[in-house]
Amino acid sequence: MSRRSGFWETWQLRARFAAALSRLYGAEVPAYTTLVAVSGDINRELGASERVTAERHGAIRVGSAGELADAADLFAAFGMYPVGFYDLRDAASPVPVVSTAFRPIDTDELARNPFRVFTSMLATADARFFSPGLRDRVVRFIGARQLFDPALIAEARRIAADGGADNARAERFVADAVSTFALSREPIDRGWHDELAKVSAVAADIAGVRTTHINHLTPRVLDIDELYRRMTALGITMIDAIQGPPAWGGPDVLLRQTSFRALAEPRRFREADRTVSDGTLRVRFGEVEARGVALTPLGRQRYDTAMAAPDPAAVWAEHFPATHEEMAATELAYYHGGDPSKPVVYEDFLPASAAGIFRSNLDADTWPAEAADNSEYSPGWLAGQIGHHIHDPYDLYEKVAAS
Ligand code: OOG
Ligand code: NI
Repeated sequence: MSRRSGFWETWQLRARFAAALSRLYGAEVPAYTTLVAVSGDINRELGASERVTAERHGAIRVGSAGELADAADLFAAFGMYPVGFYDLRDAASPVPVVSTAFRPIDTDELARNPFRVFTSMLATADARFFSPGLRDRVVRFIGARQLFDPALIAEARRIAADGGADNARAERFVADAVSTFALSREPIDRGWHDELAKVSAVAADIAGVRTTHINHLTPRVLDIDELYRRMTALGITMIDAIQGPPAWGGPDVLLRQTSFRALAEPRRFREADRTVSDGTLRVRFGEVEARGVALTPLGRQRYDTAMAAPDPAAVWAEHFPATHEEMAATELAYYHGGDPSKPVVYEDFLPASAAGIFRSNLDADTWPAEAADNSEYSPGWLAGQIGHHIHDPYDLYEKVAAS
């Protein structure tokens, strides 16, 4: 269906939003531009499609369910809906957040532009991380700030209802949405930030400042092992390992990711005597990923078992067949129309990798206290708080495979 030419449909808004965020982040974090260039070279050499080379995911972090509700309304205007629930508090290296990913959910929309944003909410109700006193002060601090301009959210709701917007409005909307995620120059209260950093660097990044920002943007590359070698040869220090399944000769499954260490970025601080000084913070980094076929619940069980082995690479072939034909025949993965030459791409994230990505970029690990977790975070709780259905990834893969 074609509309009049001055009208931007949802997917066009999403493509412009992703491209504009990429320009912003490239200007803020130059090493990201190198990562995109090297990924682009490899993709070209391997004959990747336009979709793969344009593909990105972003990550942002918010402090409360109210802020997450605003993010959900904003992303809905770009045709991005919450999918999946990730609880990173019980990862091997715990992080005090629960997360969802906003992304397109239909085959056509994914094909047009698959931009996704991994969005984490600080788990202030979890007594293992936040004492009652600290929790109250964090909740008050977050309640007093405004991450998202109410006029922007109101416009997002109208655009979502209309399925797009006319040229001039659309351009203003994308620009305003993007500027919400720029790194702020506003001075950071040193004492408050340091106090939160003792709980977790992630808590300080989220609740130690009055704004949000893109934490990273991630291009997709067809050969992540080659990317790792080339970045290392360029003198960029990558984290020790590629997260997710090992490299092997058979079908790539789910998601493999790696990142370079967070870089020291100039930030301003307000000291106890109210003077403002220059300093740095290491929170933002560059990540890259390779995406494989989406696994069925059965395939995912195999994956979890293989990954629990001391050396997953050594046992991989005991858990996964070497061809897409066998994967399809044994119903371990999803294929369009059941055709093994048409794997359904995994569009989501992996909690263990996400926690590893968070952790690799923290200067120090912090561990939760021995208190009981009395919080009620769950997919149902989150959906109620933000007023949007949280899609089950498996339902979506079933539908995409059938279409
Ligand atoms: C999110 C970390 C998780 C991924 O790709 O798994 C993530 C964050 O650092 O805010 O982005
Ligand atoms: Ni990421």
